[in-house]
Amino acid sequence: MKLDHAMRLALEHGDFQLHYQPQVDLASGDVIGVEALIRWHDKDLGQISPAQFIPVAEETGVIVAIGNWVLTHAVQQAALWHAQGRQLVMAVNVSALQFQQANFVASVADALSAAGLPPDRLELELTESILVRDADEALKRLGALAELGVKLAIDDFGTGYSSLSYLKRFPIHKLKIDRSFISELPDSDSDTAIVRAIINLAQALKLCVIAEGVETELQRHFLVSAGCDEFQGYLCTPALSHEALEQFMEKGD
Ligand code: G
Ligand code: G
Ligand code: MN
Ligand code: NA
Repeated sequence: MKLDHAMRLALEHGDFQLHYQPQVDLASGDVIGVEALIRWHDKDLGQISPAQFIPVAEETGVIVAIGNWVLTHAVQQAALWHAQGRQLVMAVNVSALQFQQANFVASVADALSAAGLPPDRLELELTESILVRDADEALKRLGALAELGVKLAIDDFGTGYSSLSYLKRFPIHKLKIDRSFISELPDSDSDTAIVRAIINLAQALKLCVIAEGVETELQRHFLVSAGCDEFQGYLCTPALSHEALEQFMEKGD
């Protein structure tokens, strides 16, 4: 498969890059974390969106190698920022296949100790599908990750079709409200109800809750009044290269 081969070459040639999208505390306005998002520029194909290549990488299994690359680089960048005294949590997306690798927990521990990053500066973004597939094995792994001190977030929360019982079984720290529920705030009655319900659920379970895809001041305002903790989205900025993010943070200080 052509794209599959191109991804393996891109890994060898160092053609992947990470960009970082800020996560903002709604109460203080401070950037308290970033989500690492992969970017790929191929000299023949041009810019290729992760929405295009990540699904192919998941089908073919290259996602395991890509995921390891992302984890290693994101943790190294976080360690550099930590050494500069920046208080940021690094959020990293984890695919189901990557999570299922027998050495997944060990690879997280290795990345942290190699870079010298305190484990609580790393947050892994998991999808609900990871938790339902083999719940007993997932519970063991999440327990081991929590034991390490790593934070765990549920990505795209509300779009899965698992039962909510996993929220009390698994050591989850954060819910990320999927941006499909945010885009029509505050006009849509169903979306305002759903977002309020997710925030209330998170508060009742003492979980942190972040809204994704926040683009407008009206959306931000709604989220503040509904008691949401954090937001991420174009209202702050799209994902930026590490240099651009550093400049962005200087401006904000
Ligand atoms: O960054 P962008 O908005 O284009 O991302 C598109 C999709 O690709 C999103 O669903 C995002 O979660 C996913 N994605 C981006 N970076 C990574 C990554 O490093 N690993 C995995 N597994 N998915 C990623
Ligand atoms: O699936 P995940 O949440 O990991 O991916 C984040 C995706 O959302 C990326 O493709 C990122 O570029 C995109 N994104 C981030 N902020 C916004 C936003 O404010 N609006 C829209 N439409 N997309 C966003
Ligand atoms: Mn994500
Ligand atoms: Na998401």
